[in-house]
Amino acid sequence: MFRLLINVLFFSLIISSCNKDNYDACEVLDCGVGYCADGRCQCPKGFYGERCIQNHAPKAVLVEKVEVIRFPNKRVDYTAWDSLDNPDLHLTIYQSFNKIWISSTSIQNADSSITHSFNVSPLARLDEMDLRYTISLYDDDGSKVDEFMGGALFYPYDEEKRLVSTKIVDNDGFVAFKLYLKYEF
Ligand SMILES: [Ca+2]
Ligand SMILES: [Ca+2]
Repeated sequence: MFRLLINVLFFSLIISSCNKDNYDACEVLDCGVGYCADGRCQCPKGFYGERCIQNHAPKAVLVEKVEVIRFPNKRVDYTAWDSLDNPDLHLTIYQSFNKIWISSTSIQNADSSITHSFNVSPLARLDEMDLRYTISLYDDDGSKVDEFMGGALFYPYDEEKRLVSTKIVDNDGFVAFKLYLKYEF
């Protein structure tokens, strides 16, 4: 009797696994940045592999937004950036001495206790993957020469060779930034 019961259990297991013929492989396949169709991952441009985990190196990295996440509220000698009020933030991205992007506006009388954000339009295009870029922050003093507040260096394509959508640029200096990125292949 016991053996019969085992046999019944065994065959019912086989039958239930045969029923998996119309099971959808997409239900258990994690395609990450892609999507699943007919049991296989379809990867967006720039990505490849069974689960779209690997990526190609981009032709260019595009910056669509920069957030200033840290800046000094005083000069190094502890005097105020402006005699009557706070500094007026202005940004430039350089590759060596070439200006790749300059912010078209300044953020007036910025409070250093909060994050300030610059939309980059048209997008800044960084196309030298092996070179370092610099983001520099200035206090816009109108007709006078802008005061340099600090800068940070970064490689546009992540050291881990991944296509991150945001990147923190922080060299432990006076300033730090968060970049919002897109990629061109
Ligand atoms: Ca000033
Ligand atoms: Ca000011």
